[in-house]
Amino acid sequence: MYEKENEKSIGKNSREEFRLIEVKEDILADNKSEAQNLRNRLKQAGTYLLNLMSSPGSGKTSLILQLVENLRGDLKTGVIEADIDSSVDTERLTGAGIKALQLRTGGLCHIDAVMAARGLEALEAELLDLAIIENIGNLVCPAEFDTGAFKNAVILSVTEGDDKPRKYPLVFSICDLVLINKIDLLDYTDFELPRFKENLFKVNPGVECFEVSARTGQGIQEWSSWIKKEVWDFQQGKAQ
Ligand SMILES: Nc1nc2c(ncn2[C@@H]2O[C@H](COP(=O)(O)OP(=O)(O)OP(=O)(O)O)[C@@H](O)[C@H]2O)c(=O)[nH]1
Ligand SMILES: [Mg+2]
Repeated sequence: MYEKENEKSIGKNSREEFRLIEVKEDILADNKSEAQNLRNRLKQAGTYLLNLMSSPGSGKTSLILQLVENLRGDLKTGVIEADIDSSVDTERLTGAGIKALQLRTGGLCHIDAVMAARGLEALEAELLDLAIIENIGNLVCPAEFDTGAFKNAVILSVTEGDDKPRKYPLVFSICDLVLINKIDLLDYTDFELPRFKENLFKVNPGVECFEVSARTGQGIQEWSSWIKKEVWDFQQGKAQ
């Protein structure tokens, strides 16, 4: 997997020479091709894959619960829950009658395309219209690994601050949708929507945004409609 020509650099310290091998590019390239293979298989099965990323506690599971409830009767949906070392969220989802599967990474802070493929197989995703990945809660590692999803969404809650696109530009630049969650708490924070959008559009001009609340249900209908259109266009071969 790691080609000789990637042994690019020869380091030197005061005592002896040493070889330095850049592995990150190879790992990401391998993952990209696994992700593309997965997307091809999902296209054939007609299953749309959405990857959700956010920091811990911004409301991923709560929003998934609301969304899937809203999609009932329209889309057959299943969820892959990725966590370092727990099944708490899967218990929440299955307890609400939602088809869900737990991926435990045992310490890894992201999931990659191979892990996603294993999860989708176990979830029998080929029978679903929509599969959602709740990625591990952080704004750094998940952004680097293509999961094979057709679209990536980032959730940011207003309690986290409107400067986050400046601090974590990668995740905000690779996403197709931003959900501004806990909008019910806006008046209790110093979060300013215009300032957030200004920061966001600097790294991802014009990216679609929805203001939502898993607590009050605000914006869930709009997000559900966005997803239904995505899935139906995808299944009719109009998108991607
Ligand atoms: N007020 C308010 N609270 C919310 C909202 N969404 C989620 N919460 C609360 O925020 C906390 C975290 O929500 P989760 O849905 O568990 O967040 P998560 O992103 O799945 O967390 P991890 O899986 O641990 O990364 C819970 O106590 C929720 O009840 C919202 O829109 N408004
Ligand atoms: Mg969660």
